[in-house]
Amino acid sequence: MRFLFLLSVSFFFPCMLSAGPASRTLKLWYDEPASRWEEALPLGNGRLGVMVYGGSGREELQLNEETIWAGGPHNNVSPEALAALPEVRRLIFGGKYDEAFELCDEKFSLHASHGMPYQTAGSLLLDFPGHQACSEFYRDLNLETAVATVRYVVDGVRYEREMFTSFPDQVAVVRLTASERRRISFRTSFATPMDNYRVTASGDNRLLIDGRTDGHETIPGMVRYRTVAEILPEGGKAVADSVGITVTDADAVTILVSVATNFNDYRDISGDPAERAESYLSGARKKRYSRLKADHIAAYRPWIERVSLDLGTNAQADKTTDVRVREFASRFDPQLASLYFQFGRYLLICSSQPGGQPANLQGIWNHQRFPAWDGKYTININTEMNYWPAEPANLTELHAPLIDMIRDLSVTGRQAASQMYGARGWTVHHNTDIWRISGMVDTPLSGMWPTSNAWFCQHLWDRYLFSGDTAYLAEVYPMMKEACEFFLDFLTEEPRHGWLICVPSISPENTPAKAGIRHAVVAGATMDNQMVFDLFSNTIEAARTLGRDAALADELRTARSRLAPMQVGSWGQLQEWMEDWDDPEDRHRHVSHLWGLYPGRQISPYRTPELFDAARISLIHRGDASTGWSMGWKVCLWARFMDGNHAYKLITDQISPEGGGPESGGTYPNLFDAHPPFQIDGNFGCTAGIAEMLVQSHDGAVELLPALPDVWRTGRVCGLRARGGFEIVEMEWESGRLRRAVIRSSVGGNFRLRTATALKSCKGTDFRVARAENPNPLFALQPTVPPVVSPVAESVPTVRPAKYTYDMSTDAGKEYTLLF
Ligand code: FUC
Repeated sequence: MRFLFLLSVSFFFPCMLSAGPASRTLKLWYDEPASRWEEALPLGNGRLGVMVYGGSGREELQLNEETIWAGGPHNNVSPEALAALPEVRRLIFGGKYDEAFELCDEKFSLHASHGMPYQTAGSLLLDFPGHQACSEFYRDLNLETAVATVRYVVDGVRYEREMFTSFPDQVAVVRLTASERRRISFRTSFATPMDNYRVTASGDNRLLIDGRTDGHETIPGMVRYRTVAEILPEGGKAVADSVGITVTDADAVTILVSVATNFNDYRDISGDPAERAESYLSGARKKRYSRLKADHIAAYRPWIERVSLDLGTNAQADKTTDVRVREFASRFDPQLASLYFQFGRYLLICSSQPGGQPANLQGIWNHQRFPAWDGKYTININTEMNYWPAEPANLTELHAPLIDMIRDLSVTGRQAASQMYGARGWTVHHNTDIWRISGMVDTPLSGMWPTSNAWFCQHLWDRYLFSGDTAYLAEVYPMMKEACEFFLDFLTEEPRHGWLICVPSISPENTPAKAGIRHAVVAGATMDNQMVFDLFSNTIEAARTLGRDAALADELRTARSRLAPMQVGSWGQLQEWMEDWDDPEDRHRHVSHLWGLYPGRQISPYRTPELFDAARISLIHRGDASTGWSMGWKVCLWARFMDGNHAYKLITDQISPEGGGPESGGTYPNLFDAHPPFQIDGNFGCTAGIAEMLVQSHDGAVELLPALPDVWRTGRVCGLRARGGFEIVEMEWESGRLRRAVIRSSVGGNFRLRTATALKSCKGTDFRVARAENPNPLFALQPTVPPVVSPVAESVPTVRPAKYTYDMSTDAGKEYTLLF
């Protein structure tokens, strides 16, 4: 009853966070301090990250700055690869995969370095004597304000701590208050697992940390950083000794923390960290605490408020967040799903601001000197997944740091293309770091993969489809064109069918072991074929849109027509490799051959039903539970299969405590995704998947509620974006049926709607049943290629519900209300 009442109330309010019931619970909250890092709460302003432990006796603020990476400017391109390439190809075409693997390992990797780790800035510690035992403990992270709060009572005095990382002022801010005067006493000190640093406490209430990052795998550590914690007590006194500052009997205290480095860009580390840290501080010091907080919230709030999601709420929402995670699978908790969705958006806002670095494997949050996988950019899925929510979840500006990194890689990647493959253009392998390395990293099982350029270019193009902004397209087009040039030179004719394929190639990190292949450096893995097809198709379309490069487009069309097609194998599956090597028992976390379904758009229930069914069979066999990011991807995939219930099952698997094993992912008490260990990609993948369940726009139309699970019977979402420059300003559904939607067009053009519910009216425009192909160029489809189907394949066709499709003309800047 309560659930229905609250939902019906929310329908009458405009789309603002403060309106719906979800707003009152857009918080992560706990009744105990964090006892480990994965229980601490993340704050960030894109550049600066803080993990707040929230202890009463000791506060630990674990600090990060996004440019504190080991090593210094360098690249890792092997000079021996090119000479070995013909032999590698000969071995692969001769079926000598083990030998090809060994040769790649020996010649394609530089061995000297495999990318640099992202490192911590250490922790600021605040020790409050006598506060260990307290009552009424409460801590939270408010996603409406990006402020963390801790409250408790000791000896009848109520203490409160507020913390945030200011977006406009670029410092972390801590405010300590108490219900009685002269009750705040504590000691500030610093701790870190890093080497090469010096702490100085000075009489002007400042703690200074000067450090240098580690050298790693032959590359000397060259990032210098300075942290300044400035203590501003009101009343009482502050005394500095050699390593800390002690405050006694203050009424209130503000602490400003500034961190800066010498990093300017991947080639230039000539900045002055002390001067930078000082300039942030001197700006912040001029403001009172209340002004710092108000300015921070004013800068942050518009980001989070762009989207609201109300799936209803119930008594679970009254429990602490850690308990809700534990109970999610057994007790229906729709508000936790919407909180998790907004938390994903929050993490992107806090880890990827324009002008900064893209979110790395842990966003910006890392407490270790040598984090797992170096916390690098793993670009055979993880980094791309970080940006899946950027467009649909209405955070397009936050895509910019990734696009800037792609621009850098299109420069450093020229060395990899020419030196390793004798090719024009640019490419990168499966890892990069802040130095934008482009060579091969790790063993060939993961590293022998010069195809991430194609995946990156999909982001460049997709951002255009969401905006229709041709000036932006003109800016990014050269990167797409030069990635195509790489493949025009790199693709090789496969002897049996004459198909053009990538060789050497891998299906990231998987091996067709059942087929007797121990080392999977092969020819023409399906994912590579799909990504090159996507790149060529998008570049042809981009060249047409910009009126450029007609000859190149023709060349790409010819090459595209010769690419290896997708194949349906002997058990009805979409083949992962060019040969039918797939094992129906294979549960590998990567589902690379389904790239063409998501994030790609070559597999469609409407246009390629055979492939759609085959891909579904593959995913059913691959299973559900896996690493965190793998489950996030599967939410997106099941949404594209239009199976909301299966997508919801994956959300349930993901929002459950991690299972301890290396492939048993889940969610930590602070809602961080567990690979395990923590990787932020799973948060972003699942966030994108939830958006994908509600709105899709990749297949020639905007489809509303394509994959609604039965449990989300009634709900409302505001602010999701679709390709074509459309925003779903509001959308409401009841009893599983779409009721009302308001669409805003930013660039005009035909709005093609696809839905399971018939449209009754649309104020402001005529609508008609759609007939021919969508005339809106932002919905232009990629050509379909008939698959090669194995004669013994038995597929189980998907049941495809009837859909209505309508067309309506729209004008730029106008809103349209659709009633169903
Ligand atoms: C890829 C994945 C692993 C992990 C690593 C960071 O190599 O296969 O599961 O996520 O990236």
